Amino acid sequence: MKPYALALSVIVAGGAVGGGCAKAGGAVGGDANQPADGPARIDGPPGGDAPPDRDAAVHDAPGPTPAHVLLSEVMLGPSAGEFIEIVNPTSAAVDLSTYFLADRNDYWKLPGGALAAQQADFIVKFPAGATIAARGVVTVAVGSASGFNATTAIMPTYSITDGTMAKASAISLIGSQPSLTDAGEIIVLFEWDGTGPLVKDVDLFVAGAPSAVNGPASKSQMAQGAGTYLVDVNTLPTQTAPAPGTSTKRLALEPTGSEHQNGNGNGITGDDETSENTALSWDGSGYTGPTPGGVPAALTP
Ligand SMILES: [Ca+2]
Ligand SMILES: [Ca+2]
Ligand SMILES: [Ca+2]
Ligand SMILES: [Ca+2]
Repeated sequence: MKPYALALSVIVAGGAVGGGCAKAGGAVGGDANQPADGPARIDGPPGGDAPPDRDAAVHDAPGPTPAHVLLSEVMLGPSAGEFIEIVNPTSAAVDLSTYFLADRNDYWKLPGGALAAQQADFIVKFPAGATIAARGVVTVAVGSASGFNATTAIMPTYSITDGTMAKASAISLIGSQPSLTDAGEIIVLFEWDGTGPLVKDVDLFVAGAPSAVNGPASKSQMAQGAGTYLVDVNTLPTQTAPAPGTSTKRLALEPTGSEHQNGNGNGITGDDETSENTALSWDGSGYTGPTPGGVPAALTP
């Protein structure tokens, strides 16, 4: 129990997660001096508030274009504090009821209907009616909401253990002991309409330095039902694993040029989400305490 108690004290001492003071879409942590509204928008005309221009991403926009929901934070331990955070950098709310989260590399087989639960892993679906507001943030705790709150002083939006995330298929694909392995995990946010033969990647991230079984696996050009996945380059880098009580955080939108965004990928906007150089967009070292529900202003332009 002692390492766990130490991890808790680190979180509290970090002061990054004061009870109830984290503000969705607002500045947190090292961005405390930034205005809550963030910098001027970069993807619209002056005075305009047009929805993100997906074509801009396809046609090599001059800067990052926030075209889809992104993974924004992962804490691999302690167990009660494990969570995945997502952010909507766009100017429109997104319906999450066809979105899924997984920590297993065969998620793309979900439409085939042959997956079985794995003890320590999960594929879960956001519940019917779930949405993420424009420039909003949603947190999904792996453990119970009460345990997560006791660890971080913040309530998660959803809890896998509590069952507030929905089943991914007719059978549950939540293992008997779902957890994020401290050494590292592939984290996948994906979309599936429930009928087509293929899923669409929304964002992929390798947290820490996972073992092969916990890391990425290629779906490149794999046939499934009436569909075949497009080419994945599978170049997501690994990181130094964050110590329990600290989290890894996205600091920037997908940098132009660091992710293949030519419309020929398996992503929801045609990007190849297996190609983002997350060493440029995530922290990767100097990890700090968790900020569930809050993101750097750069993620909500
Ligand atoms: Ca863990
Ligand atoms: Ca992308
Ligand atoms: Ca990405
Ligand atoms: Ca956060």
